Amino acid sequence: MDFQPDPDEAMVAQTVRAYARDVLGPRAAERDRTERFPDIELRELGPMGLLGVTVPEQLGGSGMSPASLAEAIAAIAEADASVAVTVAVTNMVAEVIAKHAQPETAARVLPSLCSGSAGPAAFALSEAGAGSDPAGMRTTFAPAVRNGVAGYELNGSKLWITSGDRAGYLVVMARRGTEGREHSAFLVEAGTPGLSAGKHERKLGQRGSTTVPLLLDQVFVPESQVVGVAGQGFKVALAALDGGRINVAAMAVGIGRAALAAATQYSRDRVQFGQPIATNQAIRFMLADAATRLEAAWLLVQRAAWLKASGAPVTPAAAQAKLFATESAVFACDAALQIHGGYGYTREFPVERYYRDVRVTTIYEGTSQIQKIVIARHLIKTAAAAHAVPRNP
Ligand code: COS
Repeated sequence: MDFQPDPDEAMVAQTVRAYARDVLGPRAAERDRTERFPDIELRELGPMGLLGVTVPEQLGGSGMSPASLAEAIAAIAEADASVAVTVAVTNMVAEVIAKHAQPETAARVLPSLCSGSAGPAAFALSEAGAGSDPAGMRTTFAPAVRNGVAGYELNGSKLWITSGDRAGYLVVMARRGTEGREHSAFLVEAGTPGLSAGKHERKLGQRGSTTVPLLLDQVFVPESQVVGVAGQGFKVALAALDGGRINVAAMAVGIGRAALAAATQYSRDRVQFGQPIATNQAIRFMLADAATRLEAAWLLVQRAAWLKASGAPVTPAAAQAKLFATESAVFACDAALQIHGGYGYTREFPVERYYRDVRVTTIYEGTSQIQKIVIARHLIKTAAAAHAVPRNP
């Protein structure tokens, strides 16, 4: 096994780390406090090739691997999780468009999305009554003709949409009628009549990113903006979530690493009973557990990214990476706060932000419980396809 990052990954890691250290990190606390969206930063990250990392170069992307994307997201998250989630969703949507949109539409849309000039992208799947069970969505599509152009009309509402109010482009999922399993994905451009965003959710963490409900009132989408095969959009959505889960796992590891670094430093500096608290075994065990879990999590992220790049089925590996990385990162942030004692509970130190920012990672892009369902279903399906139950002779 080769643990050496390939030249692309090494270059991405180096560039992003420098930007994260010099630009994002110093602004993170203020962004959290003022809830300022990273629009300026997106216009800088685009030209650095970080908004369409896995999109082919001829479509305006960087043509790099899912592992490079994971490196980038982890490095950004280590500095500022709000920027990381915005970048992660934009990359996920850019990849969906590159893979599944009609070629002319992809060629028209992707250069501006990847360069950052179109702003972020959004993925509109969840609804008030359709979170863990997205197939039950109630946003509908129906064939329609507007000004002689054939297409579809979308009606309904979405919830928890990251960057939904800021996105230049949104991939919106809808269902043919309110029964059955005929879903489709549509590319909707900002400013399309009938599309509007509601109030920002007031969140525990990741406050520099926006999360909004969307209303779709007779939104017309031309045929050319159907993404994937009409009626089979659910597979597009779930495959997109496979990639999204690897990205969230990478983000969680990044936040966890920041918390671990802060706690390690603090434990060396903080003196109690006449010696640094780092000399106590209780503190060392917490640091060791957090470090080990985060390392193991990163290996799962890399494995899932590698499987994705190879074109192999990635669903269970992505779910395992997401489950383990996000739970490990929550553990690491909790331990880091504990090590800081009372100071960790104040805004004087960044650990309280890591603690708040990391919490949603076990929820969005599929909760930990949903990841377990995905993993177990795969196990059971694979076992059923294999041989009979083994018995002792
Ligand atoms: N990639 C591509 N296709 C997939 C897939 C994947 N990862 N997972 C399932 N599919 C396909 C299945 O093969 C099935 O196709 P057929 O009907 O042709 O057999 C279809 O999609 C439906 O799959 P399934 O029956 O497993 O869907 P369910 O409605 O039972 O849902 C779970 C499965 C629970 C796994 C899914 O709904 C899920 O991931 N929920 C969480 C959603 C989520 O992450 N929400 C957060 C949104 S982002 S903030």
